[in-house]
Amino acid sequence: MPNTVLVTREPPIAVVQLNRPDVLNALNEEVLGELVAVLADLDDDGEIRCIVLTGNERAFAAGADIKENFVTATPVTMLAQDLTSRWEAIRRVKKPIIAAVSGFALGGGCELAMTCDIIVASETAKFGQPEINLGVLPGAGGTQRLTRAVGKAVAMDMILTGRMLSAREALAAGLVARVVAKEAWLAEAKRVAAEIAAKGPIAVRLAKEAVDKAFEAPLAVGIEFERRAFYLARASEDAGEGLNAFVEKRQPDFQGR
Ligand code: CO8
Repeated sequence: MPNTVLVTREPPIAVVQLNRPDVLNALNEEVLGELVAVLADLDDDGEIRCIVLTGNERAFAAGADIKENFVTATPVTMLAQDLTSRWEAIRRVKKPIIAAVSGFALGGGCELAMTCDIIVASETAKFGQPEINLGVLPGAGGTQRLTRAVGKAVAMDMILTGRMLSAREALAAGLVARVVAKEAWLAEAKRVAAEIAAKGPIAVRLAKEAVDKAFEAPLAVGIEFERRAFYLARASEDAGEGLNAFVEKRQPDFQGR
């Protein structure tokens, strides 16, 4: 049983909650290891179609665990921890992950939220890459993902000054998809997850991969990927069901085939 991560299965969705409230869900080796394992299990779980990743009201995650990870870290211990492969494992989850953010999403916490597919934020959320205040810089994709999400001007401002964005600023900058009242952050994320879970899983998976390609490949390569993904989705039973349901004026029942 994981210790630092709580999992609630509510098929077709699952909620994964970071659970180190005393340290604002700071990310140590244990929580990252358990998170990767739990996400891999849910990715293989045939009843789950969409995952919500959250923290608590006060913090999504306040970054890497400064006291545990960084104070005594050397390049050799950091190499041995192999954090990059953990982050890669999260990025490779095939099912959509919605980050439900209330309170702080800082440093590695902001990077974790950005590794998810959609960020739903409480109006209390605060996003930042404050590593510069510690004499370091983002080390889990922040300089790249934040810049792609919000553009150079805002990314430079956040990363060089360490200033936090409010939820509204993050929405305007394109970092988050939705901002909701503080009581509703988790409910709204679950509602969005349920909405996605009702779509055809094959189309959802391919669409997620295709959007990610826009961050990783030149335009022509991304367009080519999209074209093939489109043909593949069209060949699925779910596409037949979706098209027939439209013609027959009924709700489709997608089976993931
Ligand atoms: N690591 C360890 N402990 C933390 C962290 C953290 N990142 N953040 C907060 N805590 C602890 C505090 O030490 C405190 O513990 P204690 O009660 O024992 O003193 C407890 O959580 C509550 O925090 P505060 O009392 O500080 O709460 P405040 O409301 O006064 O302040 C802040 C909240 C502003 C969020 C403040 O805690 C803060 O600045 N935290 C650090 C934020 C930060 O710098 N994050 C970046 C870390 S570096 C990083 O993420 C690099 C990522 C690179 C790779 C990722 C690998 C995982």
